[in-house]
Amino acid sequence: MVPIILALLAIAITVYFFVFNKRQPVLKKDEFQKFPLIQKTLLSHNSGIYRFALPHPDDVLGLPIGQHISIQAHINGKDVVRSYTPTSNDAHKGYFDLLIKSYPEGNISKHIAELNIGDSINVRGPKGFYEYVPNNYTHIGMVAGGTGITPMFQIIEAIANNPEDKTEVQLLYGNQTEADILLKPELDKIVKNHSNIKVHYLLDKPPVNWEGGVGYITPEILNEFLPTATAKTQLLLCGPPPMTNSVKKSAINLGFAKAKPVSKAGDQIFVF
Ligand SMILES: Cc1cc2nc3c(=O)[nH]c(=O)nc-3n(C[C@H](O)[C@H](O)[C@H](O)COP(=O)(O)OP(=O)(O)OC[C@H]3O[C@@H](n4cnc5c(N)ncnc54)[C@H](O)[C@@H]3O)c2cc1C
Ligand SMILES: *[C@@H]1O[C@H](CO)[C@@H](O)[C@H](O)[C@H]1NC(C)=O
Ligand SMILES: *[C@@H]1O[C@H](CO)[C@@H](O)[C@H](O)[C@H]1NC(C)=O
Ligand SMILES: CC(=O)N[C@H]1CO[C@H](CO)[C@@H](O)[C@@H]1O
Ligand SMILES: CC(=O)N[C@H]1CO[C@H](CO)[C@@H](O)[C@@H]1O
Repeated sequence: MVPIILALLAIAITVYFFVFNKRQPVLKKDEFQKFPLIQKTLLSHNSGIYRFALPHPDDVLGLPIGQHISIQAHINGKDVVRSYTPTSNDAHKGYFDLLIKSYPEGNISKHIAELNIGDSINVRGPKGFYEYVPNNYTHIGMVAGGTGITPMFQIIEAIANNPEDKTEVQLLYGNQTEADILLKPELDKIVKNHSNIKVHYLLDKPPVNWEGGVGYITPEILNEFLPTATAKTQLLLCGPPPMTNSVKKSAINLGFAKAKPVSKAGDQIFVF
């Protein structure tokens, strides 16, 4: 009798947890849902981190590492949709963060910069072909420019938070000025604590006593910093097209497989 009661109790507890505590991923692929802005943190004159609430404090967005969402708004009589990569991942519950650079002439980025706390955005996803699998590659080289840091940061944070993940990461991150470097304190903190993650910053206009690199990402810099191309090395690119196109070309000379016009999961060179 006692074993049966215990078994019934176990089933009841399991059902309780599934029905009342297990939250489903919130994101829907083919339906725009509204999420309210709950916090705005300005990072520079033209960029900030925007935090949006999920319906319940235990909810997760449900975004695979390395993928992005679509944001839609009705602007000047037209439906405009743009892509954004949250800097938070599903280890964060109850909200998601977007790091957005606003362009004065930009449709969605300007729309978001003008939101007040409590205003909502329309979000759909996940989108994208990249799939991050821990330890699938021994080395990942990353080249980012400006807001192109967002997918890289998402992957770096996932590696840093997973003690089982031994992937060696080398990030080359180019910007115009020191003030333009997004997420620098967060990146520096991760680098300090994780010997497998390295970052080399490059600036067009460096301040005095700048210890990082200067100028564009050249073939020489790629040769010096990127991991050696082997079957277990991947190269991720995100930034202005002139930057990603020139890195794609140089990488072939370093032994990486030629990048496809549109990147697919498992490509050795993946452009976000
Ligand atoms: C997969 C993916 C992920 C992305 N993730 C992010 C992210 O996390 N954060 C983020 O801020 N952006 C991200 N972007 C870029 C974003 O999707 C928009 O392109 C950007 O916010 C501009 O959109 P907009 O509607 O404001 O401007 P638009 O209406 O598209 O453009 C208006 C004006 O802005 C200028 N402009 C637009 N984009 C750029 C640019 N990249 N560089 C210089 N000038 C530009 C145009 O020349 C034009 O004058 C991502 C893009 C992709 C494809
Ligand atoms: C984006 O904004 C510009 C002007 O700022 C406008 O010319 C353009 O048509 C807009 N794009 C869309 C898709 O509405
Ligand atoms: C894992 O790596 C192999 C190459 O070693 C590649 O063929 C495969 O597509 C990769 N998988 C993912 C999910 O990246
Ligand atoms: C040195 C370098 O790579 N500078 C880049 C800084 O970021 C801007 C915006 O993405 C790029 O256009 C520059 O090339
Ligand atoms: C790998 C490593 O150095 N991990 C350390 C990161 O920092 C925390 C405390 O902030 C330590 O507990 C870890 O050992």
